[in-house]
Amino acid sequence: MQYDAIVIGAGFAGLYALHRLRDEMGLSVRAFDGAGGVGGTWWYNRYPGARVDAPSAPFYGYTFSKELVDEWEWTETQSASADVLAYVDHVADRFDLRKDIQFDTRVTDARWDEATQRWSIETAHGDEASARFLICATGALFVANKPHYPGIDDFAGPVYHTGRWPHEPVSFEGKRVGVIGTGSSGVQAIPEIAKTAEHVTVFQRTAQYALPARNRPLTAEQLQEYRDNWADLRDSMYRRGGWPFPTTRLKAWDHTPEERQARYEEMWAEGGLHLAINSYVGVLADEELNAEVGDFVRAKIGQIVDDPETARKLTPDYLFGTKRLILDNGYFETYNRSNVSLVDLRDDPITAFTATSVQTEHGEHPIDMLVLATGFDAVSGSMLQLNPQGRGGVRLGEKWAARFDTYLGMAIAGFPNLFMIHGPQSPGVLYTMPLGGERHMAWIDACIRHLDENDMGTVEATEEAEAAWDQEVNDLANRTLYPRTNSWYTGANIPGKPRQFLAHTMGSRYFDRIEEIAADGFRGFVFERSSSSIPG
Ligand code: NA7
Repeated sequence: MQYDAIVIGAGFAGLYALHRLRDEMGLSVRAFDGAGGVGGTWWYNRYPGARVDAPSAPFYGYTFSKELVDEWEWTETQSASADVLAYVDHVADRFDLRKDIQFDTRVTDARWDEATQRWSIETAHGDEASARFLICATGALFVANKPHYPGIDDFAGPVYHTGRWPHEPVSFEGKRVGVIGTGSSGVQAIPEIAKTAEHVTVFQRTAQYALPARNRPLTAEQLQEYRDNWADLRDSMYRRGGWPFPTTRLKAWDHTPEERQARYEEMWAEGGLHLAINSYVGVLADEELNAEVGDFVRAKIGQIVDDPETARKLTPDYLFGTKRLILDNGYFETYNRSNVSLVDLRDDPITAFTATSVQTEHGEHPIDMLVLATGFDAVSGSMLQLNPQGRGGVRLGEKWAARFDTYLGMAIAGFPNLFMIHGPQSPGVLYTMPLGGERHMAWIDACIRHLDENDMGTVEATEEAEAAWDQEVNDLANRTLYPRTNSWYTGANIPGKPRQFLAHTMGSRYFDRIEEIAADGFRGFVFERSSSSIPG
């Protein structure tokens, strides 16, 4: 089959791409997803306690339709995964998207054809299709990272990865559960699992900063207030890094140490990301301030956790906020339960698995069930799994062997007419993803129209533009403390993955910048005449 555009992925970004290309631009579009339904990451991440890792409602949602904002009833300030899934299901129905999505259908290959200026794809079912444009909404948190411990495959009990959670309920009743990983997924899941499991043993590689989410019900009055002020809120989201919340202009060093502690207490009580983004300017850039905020959180952990030795193991020692900040709902308190124990893998590493236990250097931990909350080959992983073939038969895996070069985080030199949504070097995971997807798609819309208005067949980033973009993204990252810590933002969580800061740190400024580049005739791109208009 031939289409104007093929969209890979039916998560937030892919759904909006389909809607925009089909309903606003009038193109013929087919979307594919390996999952059995819409939601992308949310379709897979159904582990107990899964929530948006930000104070989300109603802002973790689409902004393109005021009707949608008016009709959808978010119920909590930090939306649960089931609510997010119900929302995307509703969106798919409301905009009649399902009829153009092929579910349970993984795209296994994509190849650029120079002569026809088209992308050809193949699916796991052997379907073939082609299109002028390939929109890769493949997800920043899609490829599950599984640890390779000796004997792990010999473990006889069930093994669940948080990023591939089964759709049928999993009971922990009477079970001894081992959990590896204490990122957002582990921190969200552990308190829920501990409620019913006989025992939970947490295997922690890095102690984490987690801030109280202070999740609460969203009242009808609050929702109405959001709806009434929607135009202003949306505008604030555009200007303020994707969230409408105020970010402070207070300078820490204008305040006395006592005033600063009082401010941290206030932000802690407020919950969410306030301590990081609203206490003082520069918490993620000023090392001294960062250390002070880190000390504040470390002291809080010591106050919450009863057993001093457990508290010590749970106390992080890296720069505050430089790994993904976690919002928790009773995580540290969970270690005061008698059925929860913690193994610090730095002191006591895993040596092997048996059919019934995890063996560490200093002991054996019998378990009936294993939960891997070990994260993802983030940001670049899903594109590398697709591994499209661009000009001259070059695969993305070859191009990205040492560095994830992109232009604007959306385009790749050598891969004409291919657009990534939330690709490496775009704000992606550091921005509100539904809104970021909309804004990427608005840019792609303008680019496709530019092509058509000028009778061009292809658009492609230049290598020079990629190099300059690389420099720009790195310079911005280096103004923060992020690159100083090993995290999935830098690729350090995956053995052998090239180290590179994978996100553009200035969300709102990024979107201004790409719009300015579009207005300047899509600077940094080259265009080729449409092959159908070149006399044969
Ligand atoms: P994360 O944030 O990557 O967390 C994964 C956790 O698993 C983290 O604590 C890792 O320790 C740990 N990990 C990874 N590999 C291993 C091995 N081999 N052994 C022991 N421990 C390991 O993934 P999440 O799913 O929690 O969250 C990802 C994002 O999804 C999140 O930020 C939200 O945006 C939603 P490490 O810190 O690397 O030492």
